[in-house]
Amino acid sequence: MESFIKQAAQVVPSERQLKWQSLEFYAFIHFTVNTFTDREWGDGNEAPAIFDPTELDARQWVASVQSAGMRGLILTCKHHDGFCLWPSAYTDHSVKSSPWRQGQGDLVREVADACREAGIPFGVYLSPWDRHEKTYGDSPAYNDYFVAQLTELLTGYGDIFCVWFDGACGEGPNGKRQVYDWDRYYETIRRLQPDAVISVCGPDVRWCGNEAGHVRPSEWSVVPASMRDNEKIADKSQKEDDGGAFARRVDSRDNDLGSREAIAGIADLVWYPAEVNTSIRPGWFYHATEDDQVKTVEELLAVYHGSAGGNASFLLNVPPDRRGLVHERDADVLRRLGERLRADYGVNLAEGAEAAASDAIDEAHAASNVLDADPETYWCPSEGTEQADIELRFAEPLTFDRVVLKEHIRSGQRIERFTVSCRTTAGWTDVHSNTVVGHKRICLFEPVTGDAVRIRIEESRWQPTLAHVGVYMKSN
Ligand code: FUL
Repeated sequence: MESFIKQAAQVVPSERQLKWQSLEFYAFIHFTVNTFTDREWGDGNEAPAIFDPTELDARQWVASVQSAGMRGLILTCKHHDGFCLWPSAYTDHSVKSSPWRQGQGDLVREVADACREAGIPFGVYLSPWDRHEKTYGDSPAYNDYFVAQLTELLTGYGDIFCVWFDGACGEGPNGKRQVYDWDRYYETIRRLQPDAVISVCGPDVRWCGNEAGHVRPSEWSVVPASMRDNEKIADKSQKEDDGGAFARRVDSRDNDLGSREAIAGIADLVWYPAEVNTSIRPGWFYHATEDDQVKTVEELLAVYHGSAGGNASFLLNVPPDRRGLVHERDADVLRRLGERLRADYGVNLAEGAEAAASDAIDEAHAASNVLDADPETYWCPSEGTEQADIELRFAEPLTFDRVVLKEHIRSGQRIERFTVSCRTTAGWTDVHSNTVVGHKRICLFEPVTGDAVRIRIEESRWQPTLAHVGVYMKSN
């Protein structure tokens, strides 16, 4: 075997990446002055007086998000317009100058508290691009301002699971170009919230490359280190208000980031897993004109299967309306989506099956480890084995239309190609072939009936692992 493959097999996630990956599906909340001006990007001249949600209820947001099965929430604490949803000590351009809660409100606190109460982690989006702040463009002064705000968010609101950075960068009022001090931002986050992942323009979570919910068929978490560094260089200063559909560096949109061909000869590989971010509506912010364009349960399920079921995570934006509530239509879709997910994945038909494998390195890594939900117990064959089979035998024939596979990613990402087969009355029938597995691969196929299922690992790196194999049948 080529030695670079063995090396690639040994690139592993950090603890914070592992923790983040287990969330799988979580919410983005875009809410600010744009909600009241009906825009996607504010220009920074919005009067705080317009920010006046009359029925704002952060608990309703969290309940709605949770009803869909989302397990975390990231709030736009400051978008490109510079308006702060918390009473920052460093500017008056914030909720404290608005009529909302008579200027006494702190929306970051309300949302962080609602998340804590409901038991889901809370994350922050803080736009480096700030079209209001006068120091923007005067690089050292603005970097101080930005770090001061970051510090407020990272010290005042409990544990933060994610800091989400967009790379937008424009000219300041002084005509000078702002140079972001990313290293200082990262150092601040590591020091104040060591468990938080830094996403998109950051070293921990990679942007999938589009905002439409598309995913690569083979999403690798092990990619060249240059991918990670490129993400800092995003630039949309010359773009129009286009709802975020701007172009970032082309690399993050290339179709193959991690196959053998893509990484051949590259010595510096990193664990940099993908996140898919998209909105439940066409825009990131609420617009009444889009009330009848809320994505359907089927559309969201397709994105879920491609992302959470394709070794990426799914960040779904839900923009509250001018009342400060998740609109009834969005709430309804989210509730029905959650019902579907719970019904389709509620019962693992493979529980109680017998597992057997072509090989296991030792007793502790026997085939039966794939039957439980414990991510730390797993099956693996001997080192240097690139092909291996594992079979689950049922007590009686079952009908199913999906198989869920999970690698033991703490050990690395190994599987490159596999086929799922079912033992029917006609013998072994292949039902699904695919490439990567990683944290989670959901394999969908036409319903099939049989008394055993087999996963044939046809190509892998050094030593494949499987922590879980689940078998399911959709609810309707
Ligand atoms: C983009 C922004 O320009 C959009 O407004 C939105 O916040 C999206 C998530 O990221 O870069």
